[in-house]
Amino acid sequence: MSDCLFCAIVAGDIPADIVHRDDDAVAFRDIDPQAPVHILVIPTSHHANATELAAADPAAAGGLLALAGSIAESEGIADSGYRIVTNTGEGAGQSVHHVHFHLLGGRDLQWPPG
Ligand code: DGP
Repeated sequence: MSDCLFCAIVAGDIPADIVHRDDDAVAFRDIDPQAPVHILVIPTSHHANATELAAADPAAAGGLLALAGSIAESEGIADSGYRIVTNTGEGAGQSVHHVHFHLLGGRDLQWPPG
C-alpha cells in the first residue's frame, strides 16, 4: 500500500534496524522500545490486522508466530520468557494498520497488560 509506513519499511524506503528478512516476513526493532528486546514481526504483504491476515493466509499468520519464536531464541529471551502481542483497532492501541506482532522480553512483564 502506497501510504503504509510498514510497507515502506518492507520496500526499504524507510530505514529500520532489521533483524530478519525473507520473502514472506521482515522483523525489525521498534523505534520506541517498551522492553530491552522489542521487535516487530510483519508480513511483507499488506493486511490491516492479525484477523485479516489469518482469514486471508492462515499459513502466513502461523509462520509469523514461528518466526517470532525463533527470534526470541536468537535474542536470548526464550528461556526467561517473552510476550507476543498484536493490537487490533485504535481502542486497543493499534497505530499502524499493517499487521505486526510485537515481540517483547528481557525484563519482567506485568500481567494483565494495561
Ligand atoms: P501499534 O501501536 O501496536 O500499532 O504498534 C506500532 C509500533 O510501531 C509502535 O510500537 C512504534 C512502532 N513504530 C512506529 N513507527 C516506526 C518506525 O518508523 N520505525 C520503527 N522501527 N518502528 C516504528
